[in-house]
Amino acid sequence: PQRKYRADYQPPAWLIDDVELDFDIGSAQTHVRATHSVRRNPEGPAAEDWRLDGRDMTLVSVAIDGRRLGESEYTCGDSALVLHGPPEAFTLTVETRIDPEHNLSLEGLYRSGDILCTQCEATGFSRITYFPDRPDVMSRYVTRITADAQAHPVLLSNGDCVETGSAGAGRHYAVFEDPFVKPCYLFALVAGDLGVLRDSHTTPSGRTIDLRLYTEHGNEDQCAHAMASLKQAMVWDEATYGLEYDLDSYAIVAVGSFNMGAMENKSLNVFNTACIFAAPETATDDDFALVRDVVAHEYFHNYTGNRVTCRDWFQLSLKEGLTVHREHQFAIDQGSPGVTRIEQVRAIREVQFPEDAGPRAHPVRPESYVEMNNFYTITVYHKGAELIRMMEAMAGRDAFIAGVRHYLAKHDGQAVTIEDFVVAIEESTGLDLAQFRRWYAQAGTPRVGVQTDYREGALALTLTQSTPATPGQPDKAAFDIPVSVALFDEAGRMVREPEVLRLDTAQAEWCFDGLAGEPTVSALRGFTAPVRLDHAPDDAALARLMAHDSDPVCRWDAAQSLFLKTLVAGVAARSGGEALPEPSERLFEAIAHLLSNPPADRALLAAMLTLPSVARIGEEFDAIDIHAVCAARDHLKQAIATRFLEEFEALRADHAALQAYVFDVEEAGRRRVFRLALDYLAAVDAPGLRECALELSRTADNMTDRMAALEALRDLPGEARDTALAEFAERWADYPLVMDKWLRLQAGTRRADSVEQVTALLDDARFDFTNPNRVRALLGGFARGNPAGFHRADSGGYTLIADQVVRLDALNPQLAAALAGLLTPWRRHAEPEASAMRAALARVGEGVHSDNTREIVEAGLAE
Ligand code: HT7
Ligand code: ZN
Repeated sequence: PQRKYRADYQPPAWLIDDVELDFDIGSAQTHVRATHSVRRNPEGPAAEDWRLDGRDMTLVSVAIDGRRLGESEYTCGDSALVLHGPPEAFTLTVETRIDPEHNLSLEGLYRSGDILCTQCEATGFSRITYFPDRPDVMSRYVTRITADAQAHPVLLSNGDCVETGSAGAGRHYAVFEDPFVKPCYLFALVAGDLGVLRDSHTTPSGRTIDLRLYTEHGNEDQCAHAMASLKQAMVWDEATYGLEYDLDSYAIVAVGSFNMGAMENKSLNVFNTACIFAAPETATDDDFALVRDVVAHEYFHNYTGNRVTCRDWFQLSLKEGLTVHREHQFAIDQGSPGVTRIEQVRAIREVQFPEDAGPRAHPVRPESYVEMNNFYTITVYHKGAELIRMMEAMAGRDAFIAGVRHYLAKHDGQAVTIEDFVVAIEESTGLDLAQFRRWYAQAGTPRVGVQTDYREGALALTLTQSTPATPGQPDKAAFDIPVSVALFDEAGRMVREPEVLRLDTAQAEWCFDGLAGEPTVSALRGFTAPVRLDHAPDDAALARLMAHDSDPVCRWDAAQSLFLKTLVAGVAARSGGEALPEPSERLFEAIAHLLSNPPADRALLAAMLTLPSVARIGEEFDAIDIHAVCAARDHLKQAIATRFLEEFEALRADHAALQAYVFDVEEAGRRRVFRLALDYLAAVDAPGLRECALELSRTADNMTDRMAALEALRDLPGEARDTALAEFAERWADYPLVMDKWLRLQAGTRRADSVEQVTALLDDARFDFTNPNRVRALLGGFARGNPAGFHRADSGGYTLIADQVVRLDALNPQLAAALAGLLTPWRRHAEPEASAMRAALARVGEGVHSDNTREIVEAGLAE
């Protein structure tokens, strides 16, 4: 496998201005005739030969200006077609045959159920025809599709449909023209027998956009929320960024077999059904929020990604970091801003920080890769979004938005770099981002230390920074880190308004004087930078912040810190073979105060009372003793449940009186508190809980409450659990996405035989190894959601995952590589888990062949 380096970038030698694609879809194979107007790139290298990427297809013919080429004029290999000495400008015609029926990689043209669809990002287009499969070749596309009229009554591609008709012998055709230049990764084609939900949106300038959402027949009633979300996103982008949609129609197609969440193909998004379907009976509040945010994200790409795209794949964060940031702004504007931000922070801390501290740490703009699909990471997406958020904070919202508009206007129709974006923001806002650019180049999470020295009304606040070495980057230069700080007095009153301190050296000091007494420091308010904060207020100060801080993130974080103190002590005791310590009275008092003075936002109450996850607790240790972490967490949960049994009973009863389901901030917050109460009650197997949960699993009018009931029952002994799971499976047998919840519930079970349960489910008729959603639910649900089972002492959990990665690698390398990644953080664990996990990773290495999985394994095993 060839490693590609960012530093080796060269512009394309030839450009393609116009692409005409003619798809003749047969019952087995598909014939593709591609006609391109090609010209030499005046800014490209003076190459003699021209290499077009292509794999897994049969070349039928190749012609230049209508003349079929002889064998000496080209070479066709496993991954490319090379034209020897083509002219300076010419028309190229390439005919290929492809086999969507047997394409289980889910890249290029493939079949999902009865729908034929494409996935071209990052390099799937070269499974359709020979083409320079790189985003800096931008062309106008005309696409003609011919197919059987009965099997595929709906034919779709990018742009406007300009012609349809009969093709004889029961076949029909449609022609599409996309007036905007685009890279080939945004090409899409869909053919199938689809139901459609239609709507329209009128833009501020008075244009009416035709909106269509296609799914397999019978699912139309699951699509109303996605359609409403699309309209919300359009209105938000118009009002916030002044961006109006630029074509007359916008279509989304939902398919059941999809490697990721969704794809932003120009005017024809293709979505995983999991990111479209949402009805109260079948989807939880979290699913509703996910659908809303993914629909918005893909819509926002129309400008940030499609109109202005990436020059090369090293620049992926140019479109993804910026679009995730826009999605985050949108989500925050939909209500419950505090808890929405807390969820964003949790993703960074619990998933991105570990990635940035492990063998696969890479800068937001990576320097090299073997397989691009391995770089659709939380670092590129979410850390990338945090970098954009920092720029917004430095510029102020209005100036930042003006900066993005300047960037879009300056580079419309171009394929550009992260550097081009940063320059555009500097030009528009006047910011100096010279040092800030290091965030894109250096991997690793900076540690920011906070020290205070209070004397006679003055507080000296010292901030320090250091960043640990990451693979290939032993030494780090100082980052430019915005740290928002406010001060509170003993009574919890704010005595210094929030101020953003810029830490751009290894150490700096600020002085706050005129204080009446020693203040409590509230730092990194709103999580102004993706850093670890070494700040250790005492318990009294944490309780004060928990009760009074006006920033929900800091309030929540103070609660987390208080919990973490007990948990860290518990892990240490357990690892040392001692009894688990009881929580302090101070902790109970803080919880009591919170329960009797709850925040107006119920979801914030639930977030503050939720214990840090196993992943978050693990972050406190150099070598994680995972079983001690689980034991300490269980113990603390039981101690809190025992102390506040009555209060949790009351919260449960309070919810029982609710009316019909509505997805809004208020009601979702109430359901979240209810779920939390059930979780605590289940921790002590509270009297009557099993009966109540079983009853609720039968009668709830919505999936959120039903799942809360099943999660509460899942780890309890007795018949109620098995009865509830069996009834659930029977009732929802025809809803694959609901059956994913059933798989995930069992994969996460805390029973000693969870490995055997998951193994048995692999052969269950309700599981399908070729479908990524099923695989993610069962195997991902196990490896991520069941730490006790995954890390089981006999290594059964590791072996199970390793064997399934090897099996999956032959079908769907992209998914296999993602699953293999779960074995790579072995160095973070204590013995004997570390060695056993490493051995499982080595076992994967011996059995897999794809570049995707090999790259992950090699990084994971590198010294
Ligand atoms: N731009 C997309 C990323 C993507 C993808 C989506 C589906 C299947 C395979 C894929 N490879 C890359 C999704 C997004 O970030 O919006
Ligand atoms: Zn995206």
